[in-house]
Amino acid sequence: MSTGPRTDAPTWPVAFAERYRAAGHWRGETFTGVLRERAAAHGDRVAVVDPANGRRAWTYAELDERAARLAAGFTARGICSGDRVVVQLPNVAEFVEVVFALFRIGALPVFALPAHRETEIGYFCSFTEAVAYVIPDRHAGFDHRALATTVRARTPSLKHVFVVGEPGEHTALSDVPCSGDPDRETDGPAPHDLAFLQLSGGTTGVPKLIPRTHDDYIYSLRGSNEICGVDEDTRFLVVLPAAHNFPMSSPGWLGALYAGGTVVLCPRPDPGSAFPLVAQEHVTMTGMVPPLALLWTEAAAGTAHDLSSLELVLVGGAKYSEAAARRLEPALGCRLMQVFGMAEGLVNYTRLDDGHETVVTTQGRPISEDDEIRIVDDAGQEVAEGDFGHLLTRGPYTIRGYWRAPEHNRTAFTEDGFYRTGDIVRRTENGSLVVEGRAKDQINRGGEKVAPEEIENIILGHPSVHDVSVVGIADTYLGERTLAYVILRAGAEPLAAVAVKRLVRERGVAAYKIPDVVEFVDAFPQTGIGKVSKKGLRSGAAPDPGSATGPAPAPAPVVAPAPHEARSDRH
Ligand code: AMP
Ligand code: DBH
Repeated sequence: MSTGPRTDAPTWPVAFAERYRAAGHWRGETFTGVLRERAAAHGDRVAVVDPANGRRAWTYAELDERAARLAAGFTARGICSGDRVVVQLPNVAEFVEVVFALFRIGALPVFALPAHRETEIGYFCSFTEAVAYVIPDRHAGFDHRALATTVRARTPSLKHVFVVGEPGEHTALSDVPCSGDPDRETDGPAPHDLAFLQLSGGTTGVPKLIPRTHDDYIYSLRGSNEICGVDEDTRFLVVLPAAHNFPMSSPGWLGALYAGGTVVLCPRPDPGSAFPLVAQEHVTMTGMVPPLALLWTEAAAGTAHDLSSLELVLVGGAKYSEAAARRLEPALGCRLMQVFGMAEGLVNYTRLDDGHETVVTTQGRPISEDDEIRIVDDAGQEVAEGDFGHLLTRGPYTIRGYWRAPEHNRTAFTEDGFYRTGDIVRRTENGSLVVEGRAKDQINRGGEKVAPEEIENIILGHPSVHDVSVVGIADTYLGERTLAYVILRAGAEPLAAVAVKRLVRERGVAAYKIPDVVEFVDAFPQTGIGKVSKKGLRSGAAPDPGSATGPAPAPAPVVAPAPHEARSDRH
């Protein structure tokens, strides 16, 4: 049995919780209640469409019924309130079913990405003491069952592996549901209870887990829906992995379900897969990262598919260049909204009634009038209006601490509860935020976040390696890609760049973390006090060879060195 959420994760002080309730932000809803209400109000409306393997469409009544039966099956197998369950599913209907079943019994989904491999999954399972792991049989050419076997063998808490598809030695998810509603036996989660653990892109050797409650997350959905105009007629296409916070909640598939709309799951994000679905399913809204928005913009000109149902495309997760932003609306024939969000909470949107210049040049403003924003210098003092600085935030859907991470929380949050986003922003005259760069030691590879320390630790494990520094360099398409500078030990066998990449791949991490470029150097650039300077490494990086998409955005400026950069003793 788990320790309670109160000890696992810092929560809002009582005075703040009361304020957020009094303001009507937290309305005492839970995901289970929301689905049940929607099923009662309009049970025959389609909730989820899964176009792969023969089109499946579940109504709200069916989804609610399926979630109830699966929850009963999970309960019968001993999964209880507070238990953690690592969910690693691609964009398939079962994803939605599993998540609502876990919500129903108060077990916490831990949202792994389909790209995660042995290192990440092993960590999530052991760190959260997960009791179950839910996988597809194969996805994108990878057999998840073999990975599950390995992880299960070394994770004592892990009692169940549930497989969508052919189970192999594990349990087929389709064998789990049974009749009987577990809600009759338990009270179900309360609105202030944790609903799930999201992942942070992170800056450290291991990803941090983000504890979100029903109340706070549902508030962010309601706010997002209002801003984006999501209602029962919305047909939302999930093109990014459904487990990611952006397609889940901004406004995402959970926002669409909250509004009584329809969620269409897209198995692959490329225009060749997505455009036919937009046409067939009359998709009205979707969200994507900037590199994908570029692809869609370019492909739209020559497509035979009818994209005229599209009303709004949200772009975020990484900085969207102004030049690319200007091209989206004419190419796709719909509105653009920029979104700058984070799984820790705060989400900013440009607004439908913003002027065009604001939409193409800013990353919007917060959802809530109770989102508190501070823009401060390195010493923590507020900067002059319009100047750039570190973005700190606190509010009704921004966490007060990571899950089981008291040490890290001491530096990631201020004493008065503001989250240090690590982003460098400025505020324009009309109150919109512009992301200018970041101070955190993280690479944003087209929206996929890479913590250099995690990759450095793997490369440092090679006997020929004396030291390594992984940095982001400008890339026209991705915004940034990863470069590993490697210093070999004196007299060590020479090492090929491909061997370094292979080392990272064989460690079993998500493919997007494998360095794009490896360079061997004799020394890193030094700062005045003799520490490794990532800023120096970035500015010394070779320029991107370029492509047809216009000038590359500058690499993110490092305003303040992250603590990690102060290491000088790794030998
Ligand atoms: P995570 O904390 O892993 O959810 O990642 C959130 C981070 O992604 C933010 O703190 C930003 O660094 C980055 N990000 C998200 N949206 C944008 C955007 N529209 N422009 C620039 N950076 C973004
Ligand atoms: O990058 C993100 O994490 C992100 C981007 C846009 C996010 O979590 C969100 C919107 O909700």
